[in-house]
Amino acid sequence: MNVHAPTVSHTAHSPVATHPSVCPHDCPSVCALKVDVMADGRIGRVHGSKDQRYTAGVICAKVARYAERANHPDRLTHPLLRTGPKGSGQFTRISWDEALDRVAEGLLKAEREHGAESVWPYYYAGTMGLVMRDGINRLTHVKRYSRFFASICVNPAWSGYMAGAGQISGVDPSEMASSGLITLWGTNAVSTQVNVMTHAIHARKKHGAKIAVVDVYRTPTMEQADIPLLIRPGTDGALACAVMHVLFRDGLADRAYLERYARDAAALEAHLATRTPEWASALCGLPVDEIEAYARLVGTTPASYFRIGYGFSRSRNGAVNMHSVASIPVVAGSWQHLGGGALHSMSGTYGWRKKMIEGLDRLDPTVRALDQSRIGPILMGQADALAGGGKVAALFIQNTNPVAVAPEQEKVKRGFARDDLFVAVHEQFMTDTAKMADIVLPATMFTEHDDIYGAGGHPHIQIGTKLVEPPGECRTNHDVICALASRLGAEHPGFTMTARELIDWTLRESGRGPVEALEDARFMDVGQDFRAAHFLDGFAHRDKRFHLAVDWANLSFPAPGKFGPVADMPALPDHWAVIEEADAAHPFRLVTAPARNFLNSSFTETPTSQEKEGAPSLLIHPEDAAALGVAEDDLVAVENPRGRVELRVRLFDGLRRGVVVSEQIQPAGAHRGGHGINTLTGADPVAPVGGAAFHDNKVRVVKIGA
Ligand SMILES: Nc1nc2c(c(=O)[nH]1)N[C@H]1C(S)=C(S)[C@@H](COP(=O)(O)OP(=O)(O)OC[C@H]3O[C@@H](n4cnc5c(=O)[nH]c(N)nc54)[C@H](O)[C@@H]3O)O[C@H]1N2
Ligand SMILES: Nc1nc2c(c(=O)[nH]1)N[C@H]1C(S)=C(S)[C@@H](COP(=O)(O)OP(=O)(O)OC[C@H]3O[C@@H](n4cnc5c(=O)[nH]c(N)nc54)[C@H](O)[C@@H]3O)O[C@H]1N2
Ligand code: SF4
Ligand SMILES: [Mo]
Repeated sequence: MNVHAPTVSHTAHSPVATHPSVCPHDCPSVCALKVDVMADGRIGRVHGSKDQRYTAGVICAKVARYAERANHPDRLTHPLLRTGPKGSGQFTRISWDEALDRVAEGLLKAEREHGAESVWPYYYAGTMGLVMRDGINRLTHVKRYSRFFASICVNPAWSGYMAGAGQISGVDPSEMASSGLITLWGTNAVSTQVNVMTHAIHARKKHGAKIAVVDVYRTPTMEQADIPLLIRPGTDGALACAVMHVLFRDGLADRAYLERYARDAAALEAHLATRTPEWASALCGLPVDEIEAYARLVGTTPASYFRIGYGFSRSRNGAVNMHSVASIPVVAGSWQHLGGGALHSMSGTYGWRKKMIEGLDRLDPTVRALDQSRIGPILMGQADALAGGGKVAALFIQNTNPVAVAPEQEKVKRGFARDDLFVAVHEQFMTDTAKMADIVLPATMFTEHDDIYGAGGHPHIQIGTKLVEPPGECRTNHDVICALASRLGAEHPGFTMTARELIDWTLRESGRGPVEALEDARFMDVGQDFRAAHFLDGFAHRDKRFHLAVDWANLSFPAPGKFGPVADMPALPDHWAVIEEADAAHPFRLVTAPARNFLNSSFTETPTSQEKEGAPSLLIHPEDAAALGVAEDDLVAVENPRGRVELRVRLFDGLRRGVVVSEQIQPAGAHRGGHGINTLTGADPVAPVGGAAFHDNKVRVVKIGA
């Protein structure tokens, strides 16, 4: 237990102490926290730390009231054995020894009968702590289980950005203090990474920086914008091309910069000749004059900063759209200026050495890797999803809730219901996934274990140490992996180390150690210098140039192959017409955006978040609603070839006609009819390196009644 420099209080009804910590959730902000610990040994209020410059004392409401989640009466506190049919929710309490023996036997049986590759350890980002998130890979590699191809979140975005810049890095968000124009492209930062707004709005107050927001509905972020750019889903490539067309046409492209820093600028200029604002307007729905005005502002504001999000990449043309948008600050030459350039994510700059955490010394690339996003088709035995191997017979799951969050939910559910599939789930709550398990194991939360964190949205390494005892018999991911390893005959030095020792090893090997230094400082600013962050000595490709034309089929990206219609991808920025367009039978385009009070499927269990979000709903334009004869609060069925979901109508005029939005990932059971939102999303891989097109769905909306 780390009790480093707590702030001690002596007042009754107030915390006994306040400790530093880090938000573990999958959010680019990775806030530095101060956590109140109460007299009963549980956590109380959570505050944003003022010490760390990016957090600057601000955190989101859902984490401020984390006590509701950590001290929740429904938290899993004991291992459970399923006693009823799969999914029945009938379980009985068992001891840890029995639970671990049963999990080990489930995995060993699969290995005996179908080979090691029939076991698939499956995880994601419930906690972003390196030890607790990634340690499961050590077990995978040592046991030669099927490897995990993590594609669900970043692949369309990162492949598009990498294709241009060669690396996932960019300009420190603190430079917004010097920006003249801040474009928030495809991120609903008010909901998904509140600190972006702190810095953007500060820049506006301080020196009148303009804020532009590109989204497909009037989000709370767009409500704050000086320049709202409301487009149709999946048309960002068109808008980006028109912006660059204007830059070239009006002499606002920085030709000297392009000459020095980019490849294929002449080809781009020629190609863009036909990508006029009129052409783009017809595709994206934005009036021509709005495109012209925004493009001129980009071209005449040297310190133009693009904070590029993930949302607009969750379409079948997402990688092309990301590359197109990332090309704008290159054509404008924005990168050269303080407060100019772009940030999508800092993830490429940490240089983590994760050999000990992940057992990378034991990774055999010939062992098959299965695509996380395709868990439905995989469990259903679809040959094209099995990477040339046999069926998956056992799943060991930590840190993720695929039955709720993965696309093609009907297939996922049917797969999990297979009688010949063994499933163990290590969780904090009885999620939709845990409900389908044979064995459920109770997991700790971030204030109950030690871990280290990088961040996507700012350049800090931070440490969060154990502050309180976990409730009941909760165990950490690391402890469970190590206990399983010994039962499975898996040997690796990482299984004999404590979490703190793994942290120390990783920090030292990554050139950031030792752990004591980080514990003393709490966080370490690892930002690049100005020249490196702005790529002033060249972009990260071998030729040091930003690639305006992309050879997608040969893009270098860590993935077990290329997926989706890669051969059809346009080399130059463009509108790639591969999205799931509306048709006569499915006249609407559905976007499944994140909810402000949930984080993916997390926080759907807390009463305040439930109350603030309400029943799963559908935002629909009042004129579209009128045409369908539906009114506020009516129940509608939203249908497409993948399935049917029932939602409550919310009339909302901040949408283009023909676009509907459901903000959520609520449990299936929160929907009348029992089908969750991902029933409607597709598991076909996004080109070129997989991922799910969560915001790219054609649907029809059918009135059910009031
Ligand atoms: N409150 C909350 N915070 C979260 C999450 C959450 O679920 N809830 N999720 C976390 C995770 S895992 C991630 S990866 C990040 C993601 O955070 P963001 O980068 O913000 O990305 P998304 O959440 O996918 O979507 C953001 C916005 O993209 C818009 N969008 C959808 N399609 C398009 C399009 O075609 N074009 C444009 N321009 N916009 C489009 C959506 O309407 C939405 O407003 O947020 C994290 N933070
Ligand atoms: N329709 C739709 N679907 C989406 C998205 C969307 O925008 N729309 N977004 C997608 C994106 S970007 C992402 S990243 C995925 C995210 O999908 P997930 O990674 O599944 O995210 P969460 O729903 O937060 O689930 C994390 C789970 O981990 C558990 N957990 C947290 N900490 C720990 C721990 O220390 N140990 C263990 N054992 N468990 C822990 C939590 O209780 C929670 O149930 O969802 C994707 N799904
Ligand atoms: S804004 Fe993101 S990182 Fe910060 S506390 Fe909320 S969820 Fe955590
Ligand atoms: Mo994500």
